[in-house]
Amino acid sequence: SEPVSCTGGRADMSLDGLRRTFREHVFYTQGRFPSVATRNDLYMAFAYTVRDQLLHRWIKTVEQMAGKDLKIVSYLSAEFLLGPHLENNLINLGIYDDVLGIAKEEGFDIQVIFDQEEEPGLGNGGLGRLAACYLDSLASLEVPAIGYGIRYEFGIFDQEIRDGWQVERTDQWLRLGNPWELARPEITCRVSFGGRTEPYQDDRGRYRVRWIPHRTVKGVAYDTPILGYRVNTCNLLRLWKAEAIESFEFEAFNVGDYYGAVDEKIYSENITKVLYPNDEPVQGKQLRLEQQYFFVSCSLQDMLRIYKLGGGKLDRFSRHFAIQLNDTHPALGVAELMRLLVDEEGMDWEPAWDVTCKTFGYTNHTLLPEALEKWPVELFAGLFPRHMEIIYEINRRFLDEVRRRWPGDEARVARMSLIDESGGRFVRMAHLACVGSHAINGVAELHSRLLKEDVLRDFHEMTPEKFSNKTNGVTPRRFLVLANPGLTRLIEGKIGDTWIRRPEELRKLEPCADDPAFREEWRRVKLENKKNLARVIRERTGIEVDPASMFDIQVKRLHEYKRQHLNVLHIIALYDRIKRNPSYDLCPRTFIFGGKAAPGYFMAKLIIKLINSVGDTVNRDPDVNGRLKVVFFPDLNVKNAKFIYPAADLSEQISTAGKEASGTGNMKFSMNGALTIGTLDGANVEIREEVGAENFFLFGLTAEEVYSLKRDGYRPMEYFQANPELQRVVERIASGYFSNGDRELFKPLVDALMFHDTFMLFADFGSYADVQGRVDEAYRDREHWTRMSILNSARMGKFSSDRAIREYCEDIWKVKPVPILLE
Ligand code: 8GP
Repeated sequence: SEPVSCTGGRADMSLDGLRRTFREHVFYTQGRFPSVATRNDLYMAFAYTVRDQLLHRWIKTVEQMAGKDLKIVSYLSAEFLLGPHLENNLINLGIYDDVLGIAKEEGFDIQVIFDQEEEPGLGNGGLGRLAACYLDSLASLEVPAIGYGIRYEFGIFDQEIRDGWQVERTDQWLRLGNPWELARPEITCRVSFGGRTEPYQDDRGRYRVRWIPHRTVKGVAYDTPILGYRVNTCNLLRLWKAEAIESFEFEAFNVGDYYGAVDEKIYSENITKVLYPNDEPVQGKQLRLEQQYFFVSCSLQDMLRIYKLGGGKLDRFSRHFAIQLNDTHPALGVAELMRLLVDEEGMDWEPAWDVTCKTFGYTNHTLLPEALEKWPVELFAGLFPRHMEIIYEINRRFLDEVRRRWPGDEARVARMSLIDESGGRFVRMAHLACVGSHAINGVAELHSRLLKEDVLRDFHEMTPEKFSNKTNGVTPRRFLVLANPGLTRLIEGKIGDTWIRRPEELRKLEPCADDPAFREEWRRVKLENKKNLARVIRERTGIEVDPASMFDIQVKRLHEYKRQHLNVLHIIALYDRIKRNPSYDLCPRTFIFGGKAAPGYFMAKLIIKLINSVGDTVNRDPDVNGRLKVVFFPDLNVKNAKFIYPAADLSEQISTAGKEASGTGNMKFSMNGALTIGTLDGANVEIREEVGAENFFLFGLTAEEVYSLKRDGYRPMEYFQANPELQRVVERIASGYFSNGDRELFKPLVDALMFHDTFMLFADFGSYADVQGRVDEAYRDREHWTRMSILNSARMGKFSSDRAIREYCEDIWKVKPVPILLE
């Protein structure tokens, strides 16, 4: 067919065109004239102006892909932590300055407009943000891709700090409308739950099974265009919302039962109401399992629908779709694709299984054994009677194979089974994902190695060829160009802007580290960024911080393994030194924390309280005299993070070795010129390799040492008794020094450390405090520090999500870019 013409009109990206489109949207979309337009009207009009540009490219993308023999990546993720769209799209379109100009002409401050955008917080942290970075890179590399997920009505809660405690508030991101999405009421899927199964013979006399479900809901597609950086590829993020099926249809179920019908509606809509705010799996919650199945089933039905439009034969499905499972949340997809192919499409088991395994890849994101998802068989079979049968059949065939390879090794069979029977019966989602995928990967070198040696050892022994590493990356567009315009300009002045697409070219900056004038400029930019953060901190917390002090920052989800409390122990040690010796020579430091705690994670919330309590005491103590400040930055999200990464001097990456799969905040900091103090954990190992050991502050036990110490019986008390400073620190907390004499408040924390110390803070405390001493010294030599800072940025190219996505494309997905032309 003829290419669709959408040139001129709203596709006009000239200054005049943009201005005209903007004014039209104020009028015809928002229904306002300029003098009464609210801030939100202006934001919406800008957003629609930009969206018009995206839609133009989106249509071109779809048009030029249709009918081509290409392969599409389908990224299945329960979370996408996108962050605000407007600024990012302006950068990717290359019209940032134009829009700034228009705003000025029309007489308003564009920052106020940017600030109006509510970010879609549809994720908890690392895993969800990684999915968003990968969407950016897929589009920027011109790879055809669809992100599939859930349109949560309420995303991650907003965090407030009251009296030092975290208080959760509902996130109302859709309250004023979402200009970035298009509702597709005509793209719907039916998803069923419960009921029973029944055997029958099909017209060819074959044994078949039919599922007679108990209830059915409808999934409606909501599409968000995802534009690449300075390319015309505009991919699709398709999020599913649950609704009740049409009312006339449920009369069949509830004859004349109006109230029953309304209940049904509420019940159905509940499925996509709210994101579970945990960064570990929610064990045993039916609604969570329903969410997973709901979005996976909708997405697979949608892919099959799209595939059939092209007239493809089902046994060739895997040549046209590569599906990536972002952790095990979508792992049910393995059983669902089998059900769709066998029960709905009438394929035989073996070819269907072949298609399934060739289609799926699985990324693991955690080493914590307690974080491996498993579902009680009873719950699972109740909701998905047919999938349970399919999983048993997958398992039967799989365990036969295990027994053939390792005759008589029943212990191995029990370990590898898809069903955990070691006390209660559970479906092991990671095992389902491993068996049903042709590729399995970890997210950093160390993590991938530990997966092979430990968590997924048996699977690695059986199919080593499935395993690989794909070290995480982050998008330099959002985390450098957008977050740090000052540094971007400075870098561009030296090496141009090609590094934004090819960050390896940042290496060209290395010689500038030896240029005193450049170092001076580098420091000036950092200072501006710190002033900016200081202003935001003042606005949000009332605390005054000194931009001349060292900004030492730890922002990430609150978790004991991430050891924010190790950082606090060190702060108390410094405070204790000042109290014992008022003239103690300390380079002034501002400690900044940020991050949310799962609402039910008592210890994490108590750590937030401790940070704030220590802050209250230290910040007010005249003896400290400006040498120490402690701030808890409330409500860390993508929007706020942009003030934080560019302002850091020191990045805290201090997890117990062997616990953090990769980390991605570590990359965002270092890209922005912060030096890292960290353990040999996750991607820290590779960051240190890239930037050079001399530009990285390493401390602590290695993963191997952590394992052997645990194996031989770790006794925290021994470390405690050997370190008088540690004793004084713990004593200050235990005595109620930071809690108005209340000795009970922090007792759970103190006891956990003294008697268990699962994450080995005491074992690492000495080494951490020593290396912090070296940080203090290094910061005094500002020229040398700046050198190290420049080298950190210059050597971070590897950690661009573009590199990561290229590896996935080549090794796992076997997909190629498809350049899109505008005309
Ligand atoms: C995180 C890992 O903890 C982090 O090390 C890694 O960088 C990140 O994934 C991206 O690979 N894992 C999660 O965020 C996670 O498991 N979240 C669950 C709540 C879904």
